[in-house]
Amino acid sequence: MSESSIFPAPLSFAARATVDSSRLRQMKDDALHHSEQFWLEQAGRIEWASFPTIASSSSFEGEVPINWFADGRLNASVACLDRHLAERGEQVALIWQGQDEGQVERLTYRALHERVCRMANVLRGLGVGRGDRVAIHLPMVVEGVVAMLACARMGAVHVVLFGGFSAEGLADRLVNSGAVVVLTADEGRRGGKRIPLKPTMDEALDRATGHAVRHVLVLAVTGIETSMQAGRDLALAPLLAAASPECAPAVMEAEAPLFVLYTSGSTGKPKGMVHTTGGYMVWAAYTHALVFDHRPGDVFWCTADISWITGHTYVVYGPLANGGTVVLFEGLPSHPAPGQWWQVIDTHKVTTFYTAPTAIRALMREGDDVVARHSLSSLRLLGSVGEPISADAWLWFHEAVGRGRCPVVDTWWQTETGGILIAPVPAAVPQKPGSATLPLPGVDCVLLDEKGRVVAGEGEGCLCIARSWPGQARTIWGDHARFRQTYFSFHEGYYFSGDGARRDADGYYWITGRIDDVINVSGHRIGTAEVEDVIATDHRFAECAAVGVPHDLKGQGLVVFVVPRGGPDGGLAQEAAQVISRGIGRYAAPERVYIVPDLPKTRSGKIVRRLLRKIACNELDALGDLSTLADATIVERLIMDVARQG
Ligand code: 6R9
Repeated sequence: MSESSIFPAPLSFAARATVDSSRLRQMKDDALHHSEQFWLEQAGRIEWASFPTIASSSSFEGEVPINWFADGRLNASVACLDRHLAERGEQVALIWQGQDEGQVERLTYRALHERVCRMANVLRGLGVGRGDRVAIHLPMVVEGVVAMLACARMGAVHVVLFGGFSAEGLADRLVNSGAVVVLTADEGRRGGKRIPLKPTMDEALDRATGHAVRHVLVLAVTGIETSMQAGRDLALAPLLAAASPECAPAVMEAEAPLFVLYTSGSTGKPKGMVHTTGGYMVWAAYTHALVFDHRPGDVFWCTADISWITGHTYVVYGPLANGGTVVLFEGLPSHPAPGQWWQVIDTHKVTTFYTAPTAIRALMREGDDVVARHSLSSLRLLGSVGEPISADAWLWFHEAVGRGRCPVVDTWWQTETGGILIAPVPAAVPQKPGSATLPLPGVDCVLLDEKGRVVAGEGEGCLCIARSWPGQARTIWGDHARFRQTYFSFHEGYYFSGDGARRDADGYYWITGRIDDVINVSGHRIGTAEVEDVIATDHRFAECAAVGVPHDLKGQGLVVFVVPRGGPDGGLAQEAAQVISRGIGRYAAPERVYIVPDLPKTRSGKIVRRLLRKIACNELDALGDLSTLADATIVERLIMDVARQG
């Protein structure tokens, strides 16, 4: 794909869009030159109990104080629900589509409000107070969304935990967050499979020394019998039924934490990113309105799991703050048969469909005839998030799914950024397949070279942000020093994203991928250090190195080189893979594990991962300079071992 292929919004789309190019230019100008006023105006997108009078006094230097709308007070559940009751109480807020065709639940704003109030009262009844952490470990069911909003309603901080985490992964996060109550389910459904949730949580709590969990609320999803620990575990349904459907919201400071969400970085332990209430809500509403050109009547389907930041911001907070209708789908793209997602789009008349390149690639493989069998005439806008989307996947999405009629917004952002930072405002910014295009108004992107010098004009560098924006994470839970070190020490005064990017002559950004030791497997962030740490805790293994290699479907795959302590032994590769799945989760299971006698190291003892990556990819002609290795003979042995183990 040449960079000159440009896709302006189709006229039919542009004619009705809310933000055109002159409006966008004005917004950019205001955000730059009248930023206080601009952001206070944007704050008006959501409902406040007391409207802020100051936008921000943040700094990326020193202690990195970040605050937005600091004298404002609000409740996020009120901004998502109560505020709509008068005008659109009977409008559908949430369409839940279960895995089986007949399983559909439509909740109006009024009904969702009631469910949230009941859940909030259940939590209050268990003594959960403002600022307490509540862990949510649920599949894609209505209660997941309800639980998030219920925490928000009573001022508790939700910590949504992915259903794919292993017991150990859960245990670390429960201890780190200090959660006092856990909401889980008996099982989750994933196609024909059942994912045991409660048993994994039980094991996690057994392992989690020093956890603060007093109660585990159990939702019956499949209805299978689960063991309940007397005094600690409670069935959720009877408590909800008995709870009052009214619950006064807690009025929160704008800077009160709304949630903690864990993500992986380049060092071992996952980081609990802390998002606060006012700035995050404004960012969710602002970006959802702008990038998805939200308008009344839209049916918005973001396929992300709610345990991902994308699920937080674009399944729950953004679309609900804007009074939209969201689809929550429990199932997989191709279960029971290929075309399942297209069916969901037709059934529920989805207008806006937001998914990940890994899914797009898998759907593309099913062949064009599968998608061609569906009408998809309700669609007007498509979006992509989570990893770079290749030009061919972008074009397929645009042609086969969007039928050339729907703009495609490639959205770049991170758990840390709270919401989208770089994406086309669809009617105003012509798209180039493979580019996330331009920063949104108020987002000050900068490319820095490895010495920290600003790259001007066309060029490549580390993607950094020079000024605070309302949606950014404020700190790492319990570790502000790590927050400063990770994001603000690359170059003083800049937020460092960990991604590399190129800027073309039109100022468009092309994300090239992580430049730190984080790999992206099907949109899941996995730290290579995280993988290496779990292996290191097993006495059978002396050392290991994890690298990411290109993978057709997953974007990247994990390849691990392991040095056994007691010399090579059959079966060890498989055991190392199991150690990783147990320690992190099945989603981190490596593509390949190589048992090797030693790892390539520099004279100062640093593992040369670049070389391992090349060997794993069989790029043996381009191994580069081996002179820095402490022992260059290791390379030949490694190549032979890898070839032998296949
Ligand atoms: C929202 C989300 C963040 C990392 C990010 C980058 C990659 C996300 C992308 C993209 C290229 C895009 N990423 N969107 N790369 N183009 N449109 O994904 O959050 O799970 O924290 O991952 O994902 O590498 O740094 P998170």
